[in-house]
Amino acid sequence: MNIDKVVLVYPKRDGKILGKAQGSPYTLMRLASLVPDELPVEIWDEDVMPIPYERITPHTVMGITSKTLSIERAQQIATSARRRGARVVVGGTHATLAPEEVSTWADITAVGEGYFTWRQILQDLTDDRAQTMYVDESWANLAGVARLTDRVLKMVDEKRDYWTPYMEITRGCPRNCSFCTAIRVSGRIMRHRPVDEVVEEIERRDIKRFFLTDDNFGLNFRTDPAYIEQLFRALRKLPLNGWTNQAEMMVGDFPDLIQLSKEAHMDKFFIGFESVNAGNKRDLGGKAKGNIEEYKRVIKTVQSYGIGVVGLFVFGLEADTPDVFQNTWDFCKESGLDNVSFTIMTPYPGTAARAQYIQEGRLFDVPWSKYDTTHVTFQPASMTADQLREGYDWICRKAYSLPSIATRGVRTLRRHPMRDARRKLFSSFSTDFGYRRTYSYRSA
Ligand code: B12
Ligand code: SF4
Repeated sequence: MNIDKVVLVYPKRDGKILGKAQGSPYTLMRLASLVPDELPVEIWDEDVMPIPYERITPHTVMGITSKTLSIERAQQIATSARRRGARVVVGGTHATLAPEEVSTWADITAVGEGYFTWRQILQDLTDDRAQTMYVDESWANLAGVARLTDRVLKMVDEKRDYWTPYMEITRGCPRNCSFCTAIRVSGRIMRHRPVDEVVEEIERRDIKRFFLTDDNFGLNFRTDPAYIEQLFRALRKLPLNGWTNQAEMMVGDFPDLIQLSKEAHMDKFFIGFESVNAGNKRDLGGKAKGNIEEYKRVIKTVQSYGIGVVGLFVFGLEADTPDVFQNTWDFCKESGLDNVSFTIMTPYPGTAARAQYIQEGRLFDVPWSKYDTTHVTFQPASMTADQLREGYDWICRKAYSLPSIATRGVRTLRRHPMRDARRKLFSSFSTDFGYRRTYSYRSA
């Protein structure tokens, strides 16, 4: 095949919010950087632009990244592009979790990581020897992989078009929560990007704040403190306004690293407490124990260093009874969390939870677009589906009402010096309004 251009597509979900899309198309930026220089490459992020179908030719290769909830949209785009003769490659989360399904409508399905397969696919298409499925689950070293190229940095205007730049520093998580899909795409071996590459990327992108894509960055505090220390010492020197990471609560046992993270401009820890219900331990791969006194201690410890804590909770786990909503809300109020994220347990393909629900006849027949963590897609074990739906609605109305958002914003403000007020208010409100928006999808 004679390739005239490679286009990388992010299927739409949110569109623009006050003139900008939520976050930069980081997955596509990394993949576009792997395209050899001699091939023209473009990023079509449907959250910021309509797909220009008229520009697709029989010589176009289209790569689409996939999440479960937008897979139907991905299929529509793929079908239209194929009708125009393009060759369509689909990779990312849903393609990895359900490759048999995706391969019924994509020319090529890429399972696992694309750092090595994507280049191979382009080469094989050029040589007319492409296969229909490529798999990379070797969890290879991340050093030197997909360094963002200058042409990609010119192509994406992160400041003009996006609220939040994303950034990958580590990848993988050795835990095995029954509902987790991220580990299927990122693997269970924790890998690190070299610190000098991280620094170089931040400088070349000229970003002052970012949201880390790493699923369990905080676990490295225990498993590789030397790497974390080296990273924080390097980031300390950069003129950053703040960045966030996802962690589990054991970060509270590492006060020295929390202090260092503050010096490295850490703004917030998003901590997956997941449940205040101690009965849910089995679903959580051993990471949270439902010990709310311990949760409060960790929140206090992190906040005492001037860093915010966002608490992440899932409802509908096996031991959850209807009182879980009131108990969680009481905890949120008492604990002084800066922000809260509530999601409904969602049995994504490829997870142990889904396999169990199928075996027990508990899975509902709903389209993938409802797999957005705001809809009930299965029969819960210890309450009815209506109780789960109504309880979720109740707690979200409480947490994301304007007075609640304002109360948390003011509380956060009080904890920080006045010179940080603007930055802290933006950070607090943007997180809360983001979750409020997510919750609004429940009736879609
Ligand atoms: C950043 C992120 C977001 C950003 C996305 C911004 C953007 N424009 O990309 C925001 C905050 C908007 C977001 C929202 C949501 N997200 Co999200 N998100 C992530 C996160 C943390 C990182 C993804 C990332 O950028 N990784 C870094 C890049 C470099 O790696 P990568 O994406 O894995 O890509 C590699 C491979 O997958 C592969 N690949 C990917 N695409 C393609 C395409 C081709 C052609 C090829 C060859 C290869 C390939 O190659 C890449 C390099 O190896 C992941 C968790 C995770 N760690 O994967 C969750 C994750 C993808 N999100 C998830 C969910 C559930 C959501 C929400 C529904 C949450 C919610 N309740 O609203 C929404 C949905 C919004 C939407 N539009 O779809 C789930 C998806 C589950 C599923 N089965 O689909 C994940 C896996 C988190 C989880 N814990 O389960 N998310
Ligand atoms: S700790 Fe987080 S990333 Fe790790 S398996 Fe559990 S949910 Fe997934």
